[in-house]
Amino acid sequence: MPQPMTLVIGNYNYSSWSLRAWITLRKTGAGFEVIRLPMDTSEFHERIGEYSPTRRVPVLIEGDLVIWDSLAISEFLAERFPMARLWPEDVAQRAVARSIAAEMHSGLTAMREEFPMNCRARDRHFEPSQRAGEDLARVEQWLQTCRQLVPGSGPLFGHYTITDGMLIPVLLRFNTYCLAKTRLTQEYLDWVLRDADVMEWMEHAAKEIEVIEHDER
Ligand SMILES: N[C@@H](CCC(=O)N[C@@H](CS)C(=O)NCC(=O)O)C(=O)O
Repeated sequence: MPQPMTLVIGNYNYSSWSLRAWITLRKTGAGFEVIRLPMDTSEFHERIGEYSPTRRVPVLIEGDLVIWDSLAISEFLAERFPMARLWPEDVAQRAVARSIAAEMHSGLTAMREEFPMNCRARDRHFEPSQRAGEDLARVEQWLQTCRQLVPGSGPLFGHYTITDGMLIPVLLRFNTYCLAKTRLTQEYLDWVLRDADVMEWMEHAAKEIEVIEHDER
């Protein structure tokens, strides 16, 4: 019998890895509690050790089980909630979906550093460095690859998958920093911004009062 789940997250406004775990958990339809620890505060540093062996968020707790990484949490949820279809059913599509999720999880570091997720912020314009520009182009290539496999403009594989969860925080950066260059990207961004769970996350972000200076460029 599954036990109640608790997700420990950082700031709604800034914590992109928290959003990835949170939104995939929402898509399972399961109930869960949220513990929010505002990052870069003494509260975070005092309390995070109670939950996370890496002192990072997100962390999913189910009874004695502690899962301390967004991709591991997502994979756990895919196994725990098969009816949520968190990966594509087709084996080839699933392999591509996993490749993109893994590449996102382990890479795109220049884009992540230069364009921090900042859900509230709008109309920020910065020229990307060459490396960040390559990361941004990579995102657009992923979208092209997915749309060739499964035509559409909403979720990448026809229904929500973990790959969408991995990309949603990137698309929110496209929104903040006006980075969408192609029609495919703009259409996908439009879908992201209309998603009810994304809207709920953004509402939480809008209500937060903490400001993390190094994420406000
Ligand atoms: N690979 C980890 C990355 C987690 C991560 O870097 N989390 C950031 C917030 S988005 C964090 O906890 N930062 C707080 C700190 O480093 O003090 C995952 O996928 O969950």
